[in-house]
Amino acid sequence: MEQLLSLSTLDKLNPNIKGLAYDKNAGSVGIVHIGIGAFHRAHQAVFTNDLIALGDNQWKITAVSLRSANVRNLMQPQDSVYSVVERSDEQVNVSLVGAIQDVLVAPELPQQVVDVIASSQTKVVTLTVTEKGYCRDKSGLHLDLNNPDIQADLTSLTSAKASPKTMPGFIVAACQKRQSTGDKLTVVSCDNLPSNGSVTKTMVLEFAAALDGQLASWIENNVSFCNSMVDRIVPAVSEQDVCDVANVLGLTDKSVVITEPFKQWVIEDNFASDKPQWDKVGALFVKDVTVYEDMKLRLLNGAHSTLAYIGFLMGYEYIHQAVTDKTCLAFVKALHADVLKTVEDVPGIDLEEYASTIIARFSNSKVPYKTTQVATDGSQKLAQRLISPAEILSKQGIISRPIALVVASWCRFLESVDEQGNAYTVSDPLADELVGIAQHNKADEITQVKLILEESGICSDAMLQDSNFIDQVRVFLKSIHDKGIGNTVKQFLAQ
Ligand code: CS2
Repeated sequence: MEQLLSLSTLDKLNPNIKGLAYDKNAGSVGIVHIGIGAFHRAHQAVFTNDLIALGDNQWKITAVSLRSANVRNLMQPQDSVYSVVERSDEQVNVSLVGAIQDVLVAPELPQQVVDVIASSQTKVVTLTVTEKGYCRDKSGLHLDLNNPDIQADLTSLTSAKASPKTMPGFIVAACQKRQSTGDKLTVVSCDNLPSNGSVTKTMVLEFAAALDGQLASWIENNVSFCNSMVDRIVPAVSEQDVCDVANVLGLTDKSVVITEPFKQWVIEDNFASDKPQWDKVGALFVKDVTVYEDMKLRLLNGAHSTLAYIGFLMGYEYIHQAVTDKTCLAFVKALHADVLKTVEDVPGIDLEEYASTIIARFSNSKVPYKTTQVATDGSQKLAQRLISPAEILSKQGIISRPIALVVASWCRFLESVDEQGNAYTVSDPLADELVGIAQHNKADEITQVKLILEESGICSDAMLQDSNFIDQVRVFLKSIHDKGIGNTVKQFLAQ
C-alpha cells in the first residue's frame, strides 16, 4: 500500500505528474463553497486552482458539506490536496489541486460555517447543493415554507447562536452578521437549474423576509446573486479508480476525482465586490447566461436523462454503453432535432456541432457514468431538461414525441421493477409518493401519467392542461407496458 498523498509526501509524487504550482500554505480564503462533492472538486476548484497558480492567492476555498462527513474524512488526512484525472480515449492527464483550504461539516459545526461565510475576507460563495438543496416548493418558484428543515432554520435564526441546516438558512444567518460590517457578498450558483442565481436570490430573500423585513432589504441591496452555467461530466469514483490512480501517482489519493478533459463555466458578470478572475483560466463572464443555460440544460442534461431512463430500462448500466446502442443513439439524435428548435443562438457556438460533441462526450468509456446516477431526482430535473422545451414546442403547435417518450420512460422507471422483474430503488425526494402512484396505476396509463405529472410538480399548469402532449405520453407508456421499451423506441424511430 502506497503512502497517502499529503503536503508532507509531495516529494514522493511521481515526477511526471503536474504537482502544485504554488505554496498551499500561503494566501487567504476568499471563497466559501457549499456542497462539496466530486463535481465541485473537478470544476470550480480546478478553475480556482489554476487562478491561484497564476499568482492570485486570495481565493482559496473553505468548502462546506451540508450533510455527511465523508469528503472531509478523506481530505483532511491529505491536507485537502487531491488529484484530478482527466480521461478520454486519446489522453490521460493527472494534476494536483490545492485550492481547498479545509472542509467543514455543517451538522458538526454550523456556527463555524456561518462565521466563515460572514467573515469580511469572504467575498464569494459558490453553490453546488443539487436541485433539491434550494428547498423550492412544488411550483419551483418559491421557498417551501412547509419544508421541516426550513421551519427549523427559521426558528434557529431567531436564537443568539443560529445552527442552520439548509443553504438559504446558512446564507441568511451569515448575512445577519454581515449586516453589522456592511460587507457586500456575491453568491454564484453552480447547479443545473435555469436562472440558478435568480432562484437562489428568491429562496434567500423569501427566507429572510419570513424572519425580518429589514434583513431582507439589506440582502437585496448588498448581496448579488450570479446565474452561472457549469459543465463537466464527473462520475462517482470507484475503488478501482483509487487503486489505478495510486499506481500512477506513486501515492494513495482517497479523494481523487475522475473527469473528462472538457470543462465549461459561463458566469453572469454581476459581482457585488471583488471578483475572482476566472476568465484568465478559461471561464467566460457574460451579461446574460440564459441562452447558455438553456442550451446546456436541454441539449446535454435532457439527453443525459433520456439515456438514463431509456438506457436503464434497456438494461444498460452506463451512459456510454447506452449511447453506443444504435437505437438509443438514433433516439437521442431525434430528441436533439426537436430540442434544437427551442434553443436560441448562442454567441460563438454552432449548436449542431455542440449537440454532436455531447454525444461524443457521453461515449467516453474512460469516464463511466452510471445510468442510475443520472436517473436520481427526476422530479427535480425533468422540468428544465425536458418539459420546458416540450412546452415551447407545444406553443409552436408541435407535440414533441421524443420528449413524450422520455417522460413515459420516466413513469415506467418509477414503477421500480425492471422488464425482467428485478426490483430496484428509486432515489428521489418524492420517491415514496411517485413510486406509489406508478405502481398502483400500472393498468391505467392515463391516470398513472396524470398523477405522476401532478404530484412531481415538473409541469406548469399549461402543460398539465395540454391534453395532446399528455395523451402522447400515455400512448408511449401503454406501448412500453405492452411491448417493452426497446420495441417502443424502435417503433418510434420507424415512424
Ligand atoms: C447529470 C449531470 O447526474 C446528472 O443529472 O446530467 O450531473 C451532468 O453530468 C452535468 O450537468 C454535466 O455538466
